Parts: sequence; C-alpha cells; structure tokens
Amino acid sequence: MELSKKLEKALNDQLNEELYSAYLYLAMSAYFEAEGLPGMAQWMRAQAKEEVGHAMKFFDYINERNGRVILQAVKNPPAEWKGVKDVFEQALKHEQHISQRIYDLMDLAHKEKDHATHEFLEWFVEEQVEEEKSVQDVLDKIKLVQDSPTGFYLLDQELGERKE
Ligand code: OFO
Repeated sequence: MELSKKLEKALNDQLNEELYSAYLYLAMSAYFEAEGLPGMAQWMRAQAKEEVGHAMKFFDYINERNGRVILQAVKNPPAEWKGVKDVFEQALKHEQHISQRIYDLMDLAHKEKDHATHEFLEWFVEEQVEEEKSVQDVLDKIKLVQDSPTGFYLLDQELGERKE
C-alpha cells in the first residue's frame, strides 16, 4: 500500500519537527555552557542526539514505504532563557507539544486507514511518555534544590552523568 500524499507530507513535517527538537536542545546546551553548567549542557547535548535519532526513524520509515523525504528548513531556536528552571519548563512544554503532534499523526494514519504507519507511530507514543517524564524528573529536582548554589552544583554534576 502506498503512503498517501497527505501522510507523506505529515511524516516529512514531523521529521523536520524532530530536527528542530535537536536544534532546540543544542541551543539549550549552548546556553548552559555559557552559564557555567557543564553537566546540564551535557544532558541537553545527549537529548539533542536522541532527537536526531527520532528524526532518522521518520527518514527511514518514509523511505521504507517508498515515499519521498523532502528536507525543509529548520527554524531558529531561541538563544536565551531566564534561568535553569525556565529552560526545563520550556523543554517540558516542547515535549508536550511533540506528544500532541504524534497523537494528531496517529489520528491521521487512522483516518487514512494506514495501519503500518499507525503501528510505526506507537513507538513514539511510548517514547513521548518517557520524554515528558525525564524532563519532569529534572524539574522536580530543581524544585527541591530551590535556590541553593550547592544544590545546583550537585544537580549539575548528576545531570552530567547522562551519556545517552
Ligand atoms: Fe523529544 O521527542 Fe522527539 O521530538
């Protein structure tokens, strides 16, 4: 079964959105580098890498279905935030937005009666639960340390342990 044009376009748009996610987290990583928080910078760098992996899943799937990958311009991410809490709040907001997009894609696949795409997207539904949770966990820890410099120092070290 051929990918419908509508679904092919929507999958290409999501590929772009995943690349934007990588760009956004890389921008956050650069912000943390500039703020002297190398651990948080590393955490965001690992997150950006994961997003490239998401983008490649869409890239491969469109090709597998004999569709055509059309790369689009990736929009500029922000460069500045109001502090550590703001960064992670924006990251959570972004992940919630991505979850909504995946749900919308699921709805479209269902409407187009494309069961293969529906199944492909199931991985992302689960992944989004993880994505939102991992940012929420960091936000919970930020709340715990409040404004304590020692707390931030230790949290930065902890987040810097993330490799993947
Ligand atoms: Fe962060 O999950 Fe993809 O975008």
